[in-house]
Amino acid sequence: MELARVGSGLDILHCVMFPNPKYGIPIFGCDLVGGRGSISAAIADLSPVHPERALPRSYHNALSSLPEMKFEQTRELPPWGDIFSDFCLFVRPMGDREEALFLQRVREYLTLHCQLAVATEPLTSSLDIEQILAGQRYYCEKQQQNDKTRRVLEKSFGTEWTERYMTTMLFDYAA
Ligand code: BLA
Repeated sequence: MELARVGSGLDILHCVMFPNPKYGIPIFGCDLVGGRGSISAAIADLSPVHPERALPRSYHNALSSLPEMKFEQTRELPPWGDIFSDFCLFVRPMGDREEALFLQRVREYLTLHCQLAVATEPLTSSLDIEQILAGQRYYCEKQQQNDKTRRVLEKSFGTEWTERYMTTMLFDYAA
């Protein structure tokens, strides 16, 4: 989790939780990009890591039964965004009410995640664990293709530093 303040006009809250790969459970991720009083991008997801890129049934069922939320401005995912689930929320929240609504959904995702994760049995086959690791690696590789993150970091820190930061800090994976 990190809070980045770039100059005076850009504030970013970045959070990713990579589960122990002995558990076939999704990656929680959230990115909030804002500045000068408004948030341009608010994204939250529980992203699948299984080979078929599907969420575990328990997660799918729980997320499906959350009430639908309407936002004025939903945003389109970029081409690398095939890592996200059908429940990915990506919006430009308009005003306090929508910001609160977004936070409520994040709270719901995290509450469900905690409840379902503790009820999940660990994997025992090394092949299964290897597949989950591959799924986490794929997630990182795709996130590393986010040119918007890359450009912001490069402006302050240069290309080399940014490459190292994105691959060994933000979205690192065990080789
Ligand atoms: C978008 N991320 C962005 C944008 C910026 C950053 C400037 C563009 C905002 C906009 O279009 O309004 C910048 N994000 C950063 C920086 C960091 C950061 C500098 O995290 C450094 C710490 N990104 C994530 C995670 C997710 C994510 C965990 O780090 C999702 C779970 C998603 N950010 C994400 C997506 C976009 C974005 C999908 C939109 C990209 C696009 O529209 O091309």
